[in-house]
Amino acid sequence: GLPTSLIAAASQQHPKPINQTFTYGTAGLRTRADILDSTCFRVGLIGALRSKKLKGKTIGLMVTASHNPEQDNGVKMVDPRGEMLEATWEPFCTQVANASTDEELIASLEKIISHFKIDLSAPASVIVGYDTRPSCKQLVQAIIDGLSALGAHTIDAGLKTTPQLHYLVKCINTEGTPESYGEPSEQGYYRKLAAAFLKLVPASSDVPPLVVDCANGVGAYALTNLIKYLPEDRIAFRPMRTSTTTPGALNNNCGADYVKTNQCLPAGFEKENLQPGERFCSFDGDADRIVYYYLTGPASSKDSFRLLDGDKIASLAAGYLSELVTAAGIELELGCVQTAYANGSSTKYLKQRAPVTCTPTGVKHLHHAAEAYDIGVYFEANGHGTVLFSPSAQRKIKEATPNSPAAQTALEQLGALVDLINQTVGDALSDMLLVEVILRTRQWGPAEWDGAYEDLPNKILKVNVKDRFMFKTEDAERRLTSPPGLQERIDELVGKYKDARSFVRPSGTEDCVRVYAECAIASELAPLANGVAKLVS
Ligand code: NG1
Ligand code: ZN
Repeated sequence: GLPTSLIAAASQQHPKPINQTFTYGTAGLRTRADILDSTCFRVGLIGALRSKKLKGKTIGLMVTASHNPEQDNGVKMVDPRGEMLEATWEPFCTQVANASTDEELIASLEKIISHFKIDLSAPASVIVGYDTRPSCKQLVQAIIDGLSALGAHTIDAGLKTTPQLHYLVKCINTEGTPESYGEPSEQGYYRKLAAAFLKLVPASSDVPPLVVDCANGVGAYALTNLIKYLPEDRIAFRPMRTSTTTPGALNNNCGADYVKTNQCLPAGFEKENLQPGERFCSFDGDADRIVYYYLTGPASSKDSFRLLDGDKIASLAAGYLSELVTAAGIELELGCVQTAYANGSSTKYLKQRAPVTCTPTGVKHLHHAAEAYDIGVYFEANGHGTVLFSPSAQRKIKEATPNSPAAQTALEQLGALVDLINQTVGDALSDMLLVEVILRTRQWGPAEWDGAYEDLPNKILKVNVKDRFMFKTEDAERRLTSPPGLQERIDELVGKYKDARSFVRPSGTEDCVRVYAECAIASELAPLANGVAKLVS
């Protein structure tokens, strides 16, 4: 059975704050760092059980609150194939996190053990990574205390981006098998990406450096390291917002979420001598999201700013990949996956070229839907996404006999792309290299890329409500079923604006309801969004 006295003794060191409830949601458990200690200890316990359930396969625990403020933190679990925690475990995690006494804690663990028929004598192995937040060290210690209480083998991966941790988990579990995903080390990660990139881009060119806003987060370390593997004559970078130890700097007035939400440059960029036509991109706080942007005129003018968000990346990737598949002369179905937040223009553009699925918010939904295609391109508008190649697609790419030199080249490029693109989760570094490969191959600047379609003016508002769980949705979150009558009132309002669309859903990561609105005429956007927000509050 469970070592109950050991667990209870360790739990004493990590008391649960009273009157706090935690929810394992789309981003794992995430809240203010100063109330997260007990939760991390308990996630350590659960992590050990999850690994035992999988007969000692290594699972991952990542400590980060991504794009959220520096004083927040969170922890999320990574399954052995590098994917998000299996959804059936989520409510159990929530229960364990909320147990208010040691007896309840033990009982909630027993419930997991009996529900999932876990053999406690099985080994457990867990790898832990964390971002640059000052609270991480202490929270990692709490996790380790939880892991130790159940005797789990613990690997401290240190400072990592979220996608690097996913990579490591997958590598560890496939090491020495025919499905080996790569060398299970941070160097192995850089080597894999760099080798694939160098196969895909032609030698020396006069492309100006890519300006990278690292959000003052862990992406700054990762980028600095990655650069060592990429000769400057193949790709040059100008890293910005790399102050990882300055208190309060993380995600502050910079980073992918800031740029996407405010649809403007990171604060202060206008003083950086940035030129129209140069490529800029921003990572988020754990480097699993990326957005691009560029200027059409002086940085001081807000009208010069042009955003190339996750939808634009999806359209760029889907267009390029489908051409390569055709050139390679193989049969592979390419499909795209978006959420309701995708700009209507992007959906229209993609639908003319490939099947498009819409899923609820949260990467696990998109990832799962993308697995239905041979090549599944999935992106959230906020810049989280990747491209999945199914096992059979990977086999076809490897084993096909090319019928022309051009087909041979296309097959080789597809093969390199399988390695370049992180197959586990959205990855800012990997996505950045993918975009760079495509732009280079097409000899495009950001304006040519942007030319695919024109975004509809759009806005997301946060609305504070008494109880966000009263808001229930259907149709991939595009319609409300509760509170009763509200959807009809939204429909009526939306009907008054040209090419308008709006939906309302409860956030899975913050205590608020989000209102999305888009419409054809820019001056109508504020009245539409504010109007819907008013109906909600
Ligand atoms: P919520 O808080 O459920 O809207 C946000 C993002 C998601 C996803 C998660 C996980 C928006 C509108 N929502 O979810 O896309 O990235 O965080 O971090 O961007
Ligand atoms: Zn993130």
